[in-house]
Amino acid sequence: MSFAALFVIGMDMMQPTTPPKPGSGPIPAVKTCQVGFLPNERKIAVITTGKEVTGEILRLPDRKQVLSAKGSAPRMDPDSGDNVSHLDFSHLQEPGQYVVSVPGLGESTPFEIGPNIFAKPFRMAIRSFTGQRSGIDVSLAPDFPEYRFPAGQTELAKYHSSSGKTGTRDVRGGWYDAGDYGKYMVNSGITTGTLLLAFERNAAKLAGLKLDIPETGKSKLPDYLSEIKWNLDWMLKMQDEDGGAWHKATTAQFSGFVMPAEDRADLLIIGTGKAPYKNTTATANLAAVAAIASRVFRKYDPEYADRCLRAAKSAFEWCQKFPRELYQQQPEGIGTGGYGDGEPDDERLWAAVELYRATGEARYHDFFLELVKKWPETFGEAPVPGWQDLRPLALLGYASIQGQLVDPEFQKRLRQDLEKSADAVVQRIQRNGYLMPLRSSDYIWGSNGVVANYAMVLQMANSIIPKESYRQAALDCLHHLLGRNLWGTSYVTQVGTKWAKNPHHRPSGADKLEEPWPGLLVGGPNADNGQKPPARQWFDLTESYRTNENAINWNAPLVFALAEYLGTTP
Ligand code: 9MR
Repeated sequence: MSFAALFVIGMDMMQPTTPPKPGSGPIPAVKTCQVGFLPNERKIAVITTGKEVTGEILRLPDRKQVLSAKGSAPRMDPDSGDNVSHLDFSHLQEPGQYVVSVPGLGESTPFEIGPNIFAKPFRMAIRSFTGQRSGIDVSLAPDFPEYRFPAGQTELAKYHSSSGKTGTRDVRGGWYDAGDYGKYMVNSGITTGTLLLAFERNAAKLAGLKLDIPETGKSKLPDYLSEIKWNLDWMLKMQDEDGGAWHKATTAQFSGFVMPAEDRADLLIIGTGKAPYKNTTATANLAAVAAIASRVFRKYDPEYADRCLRAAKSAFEWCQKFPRELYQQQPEGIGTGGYGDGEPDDERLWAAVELYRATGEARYHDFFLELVKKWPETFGEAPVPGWQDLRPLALLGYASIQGQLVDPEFQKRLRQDLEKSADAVVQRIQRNGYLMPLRSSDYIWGSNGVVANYAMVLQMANSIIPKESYRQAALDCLHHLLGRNLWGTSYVTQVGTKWAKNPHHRPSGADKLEEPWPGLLVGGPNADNGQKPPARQWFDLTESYRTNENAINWNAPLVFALAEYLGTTP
């Protein structure tokens, strides 16, 4: 066993099982979203005291009382173990800075009411991807000039014996997956797809945004798309001549807490270890993402769009030939992230629908309609995608098709099922003490990513079946991530007033800066080890990779959800 493997096991044993001492400080009794609220939405603070309370909303900076509100009767919230009451101050619509004050109990962090409250968090969340860039010098200037590092992974990668090839390959570029420096096709798939779908939905708002990234002012692409292209180019490099894509490009083991350029172990192209060496989940992800990209980039760079479409089609054909090549067992000596998935049909379903939307070709449509019969249900109780389940994105894609031939009966059924499912999510949020969507069993690794995906799905549902309750529920998910949670802490680094301080993020751990890199959504409560109550299983500790790592697939739905409110007017 290598030193690195010992290091990882060692960290797991260090996972605290007793109640945490969050690095983010004592838990306040008055909790609200630390970013704030849109003027015309429901505004609720969560109070944990167990008593009936009356609170005041004070305007800042003069602390003039603008509203007084009575809290709801306290009730137990089982997933957090907290006795919660809700203080509703929705009447307050006047833009400004405020705090909620409950005499004798305390005060919330300050927050804003205004139409553009999410603009800055959006910028930080999308620019966190710039901070994950491999193969290029990184700097978060001008906003955060001290956050920078020299390029990592500047050499060619070596084919690992599991890849079926020998020699080297250029797989420079791309985004590091998370707090580690691996690059994984499967997780790149959902991430890049989500970000592209956000652009497709909000093109008018996103196209003109200046992000101050290396390409700003030098490219014909909108900055947002330049950022995505950085990773998309890497995904294209991971495709072999036969159309299939290798699983990942990582070192053999996770590095220690060093800056990217100091991770000097060989970068390896890793495959399944047996012919055809590439696998179906990685390849179908590429097919789906490149198909979406062919639509999104067409207006700005038709040649690149064509290249993406060719890649998507050849990847799709590869999956037709090899429908069930799985990466389930790591090759010997490889200990980086697994992203093993025993079911590639949901990825293929996603690829089919995105290729159909890109080309209008009947064969993709026919394939989709045939494959989708495999599952008796469509949208269930938890209609959210994850890296191992792309079916919700595939179904949402089909449900949203307009102006292209569809099976009207099936699309109608999908939309009805989506409505039922989204209505149930709304009810769950309303019943939850912290107004969030998770069921007790949903506190998995990356549960904050699940919450962000709920926001995205509710926004998508709102476009297909417009309902104010969906819009509000999506906002409630964001408010939860941004501070209205049991810790009264924003799960997004440097967003709000009091945020997760110690993400399991190598640059944050290895640099000499006091605060973590900005705009990172940490994984959040993870009760997959059976510990209770589930919402309390979050540890703001660098070593808690199970609960406090950042990951691109969690930041992507955060970006998606925040993009929705850019340029919102009151
Ligand atoms: O997000 C992944 C989670 O669903 C898995 O349970 C976990 C263990 O396999 O891995 C998570 O992904 C990690 C990946 O394997 C390596 N980079 C960091 C990712 C986030 O923790």
